Amino acid sequence: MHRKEDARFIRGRGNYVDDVRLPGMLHGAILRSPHAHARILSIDTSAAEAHPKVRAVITGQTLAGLNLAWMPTLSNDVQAVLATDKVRFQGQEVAFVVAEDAYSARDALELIEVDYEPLDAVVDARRALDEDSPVIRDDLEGRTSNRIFDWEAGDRERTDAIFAGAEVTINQDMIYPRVHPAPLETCGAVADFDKVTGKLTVWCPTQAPHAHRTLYALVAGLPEHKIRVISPDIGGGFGGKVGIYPGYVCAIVGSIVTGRPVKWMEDRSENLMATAFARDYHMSGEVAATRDGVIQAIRVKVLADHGAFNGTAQPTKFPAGFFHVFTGSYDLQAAHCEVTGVYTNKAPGGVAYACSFRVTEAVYLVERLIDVLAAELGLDPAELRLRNLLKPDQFPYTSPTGWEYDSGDYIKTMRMAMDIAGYDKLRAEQADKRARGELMGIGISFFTEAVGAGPRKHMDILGLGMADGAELRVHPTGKAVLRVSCQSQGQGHETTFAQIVGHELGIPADDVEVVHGDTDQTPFGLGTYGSRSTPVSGAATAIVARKVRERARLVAAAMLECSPDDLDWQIDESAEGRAGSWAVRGDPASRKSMQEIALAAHSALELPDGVEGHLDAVTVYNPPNLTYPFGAYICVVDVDPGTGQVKVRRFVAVDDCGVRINPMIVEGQIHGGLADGVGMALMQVMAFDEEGNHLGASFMDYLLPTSMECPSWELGETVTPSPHHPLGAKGVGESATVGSPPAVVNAVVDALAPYGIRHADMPLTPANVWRVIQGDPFRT
Ligand code: MCN
Ligand code: CUN
Repeated sequence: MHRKEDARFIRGRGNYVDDVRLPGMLHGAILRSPHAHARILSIDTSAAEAHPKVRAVITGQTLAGLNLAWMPTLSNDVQAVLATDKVRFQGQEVAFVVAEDAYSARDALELIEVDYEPLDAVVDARRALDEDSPVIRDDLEGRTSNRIFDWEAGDRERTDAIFAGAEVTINQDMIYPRVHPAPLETCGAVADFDKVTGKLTVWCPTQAPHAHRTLYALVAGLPEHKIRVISPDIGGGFGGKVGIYPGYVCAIVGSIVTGRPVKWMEDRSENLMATAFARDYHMSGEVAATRDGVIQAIRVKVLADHGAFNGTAQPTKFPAGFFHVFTGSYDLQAAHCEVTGVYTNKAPGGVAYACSFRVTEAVYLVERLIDVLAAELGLDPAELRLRNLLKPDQFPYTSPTGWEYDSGDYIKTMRMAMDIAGYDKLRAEQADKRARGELMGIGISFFTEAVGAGPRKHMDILGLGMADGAELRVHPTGKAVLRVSCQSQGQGHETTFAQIVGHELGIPADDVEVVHGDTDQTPFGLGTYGSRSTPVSGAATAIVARKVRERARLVAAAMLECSPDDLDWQIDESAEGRAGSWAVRGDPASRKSMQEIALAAHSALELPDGVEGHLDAVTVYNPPNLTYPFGAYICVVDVDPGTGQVKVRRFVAVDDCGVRINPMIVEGQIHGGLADGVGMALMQVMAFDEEGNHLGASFMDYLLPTSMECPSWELGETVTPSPHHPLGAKGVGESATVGSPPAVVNAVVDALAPYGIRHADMPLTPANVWRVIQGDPFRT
């Protein structure tokens, strides 16, 4: 089925936050810090206030008077809305101007005089804990260092014991550089506070409208029904639109202060400098194995750079997200990791860019380590993986760090990828080329993800459990409206969720409207990230539709004058759309279609006692477990030894996300993620100079892949249903972004093997590859 939403998108008729225009609307702009770390001595706003078009100038002092200078983050830290004492990263929000038009607001920013006393900046996470390092968060009581947390998972003693007795051990340090999701649409908000009704309406591109509303309610002390969060069409979120940004709060305060609606839209540089970054993990991994290639244990130490405020979005219990799924797809005896989080003078964030809560970092780590081990043992990396992948009869499988993988048939998927790639032929071609001095590389990655957060008893965000509601109304004519809390940013929920309802009710998906992105119109739920929509809201949708179907059975029984137990659900696949009906067992011609039942449910038909009529239903779905999609990726590259240029020649991706609701959308998700992976592996990095100046604040400096850098993707598919999801579906929205970077890096390192190279850090730009070839291993 084609995407319903494309009808408006391809006509330029989408409705994004910047398309929202209200009568009397004012415009805001943010003054940002030029320094990475500096004390604020004074702020003079008088000249800006005197600007004829300016209606308000808001500083940290203004906000402090309202108790809003600081706001809670999703990781139980606080973040400055507008700086009062110090600025802690370049681009941090310092003042907010509200004016009659956007240009005047920007002009007035230049009239604000801020007197800064520059301080030494902490730019490199590896220096953050040094004795002489300046303490960034002196606002936090009793804080004497830049350490945020120490966290561990797994069994240290057992892991150490295996390492002590291992035949072979390898270790490798690696960096997953700081990158940025860089969605097409930047962030912004329109806030409208109505003084008469006391109702606040906020339009902003949020991935989690209900979570935003509850946070506003808690911070502002307003009841939830006085706050309406509307998330219109979103031009890409990729995790960067989960949190609440200072600009949103400023727009709200601006509207309260001026009594008029206020719009704030950031530009590209602001987006790249100040909104949620991703990764920035400094990892050190070790593997213990037998000489014939049986992997026994993995030990990891991580230094996690969280920037100036700990604003990572992830289930509260897990400060490193789901990083401890780093044992990957392999049958290990033990594993242990330690993660230390530190503050630096960089923008906050950390969990974004299709990361599945840090599964990206985990998969990169283990898949790089496996290749280093293969090189050490002189084994083919495909062969080493095949020897160690979990076997189908091991599922459900409990990993050494405590995850319960729901289902998998890894070897089948791996073999399919090797078949599509023609693996043996590729190796033969590589040998020929090497003999001629040409550099060709073949890289493999096998990943397992943990998506669909999550079971309420294990997972919450700021105390909010991660269950999702769904409401389904069926009109008398058999058309339906589904209301869900998840929020599409391009994933096509209006199509796939309609398909789920259509499938369950036996009506055409075109007859189902999906309402989302408006807290006044939808049931509570935690939103779209961590590829949780299909696993959680999708399950809620299937279940609420099944409830409706069961109500329909009672009505059908009254219509057919039989017992509900004598009815069978049948689908006529040949009918126009999908015709579902309740039919009398043994007499399939006596049946009532969903449309007939819907009309009867709203009619004068006599219904038995206890049957209420109508077909509407609601549900709340609390997932029993996460879903564990997986896949095998093979990348083929050619490297120019003279220039260091990497060309991705082929990319084979076999994904298993259980049952696919819309195969076209799933393939689109995979295409996008594979392009992400090529981008991160070869060109993307948020770089800073020693003073903390941001070196990637435009698309001239922060590079995104284009179709020129991407090959024609070769996809394959296996289907291992999730045993606990009502449709057998697993999430897929982040799979390819998670799985592809290690395949590309493994391919480049494989190409460079003749130089004795075992590792090189991303991004593998021509300059970096060239330096590695020259024997000057760089650090990003
Ligand atoms: N789907 C399906 N069958 C499955 C699994 C998924 O048909 N077995 C469909 C779903 O119904 C949905 C899409 O594929 O239409 C993605 O579903 P899912 O895996 O549940 O992921 P979410 O909808 O929760 O999307 C979130 C995920 C994340 S976390 C990031 S980051 C990301 C991604 O989606 N951001 C995106 N893909 C993106 N795609 C676009 N265009 N824009 C973004 O910002
Ligand atoms: Cu980590 S990016 Mo997605 O979960 O929104």
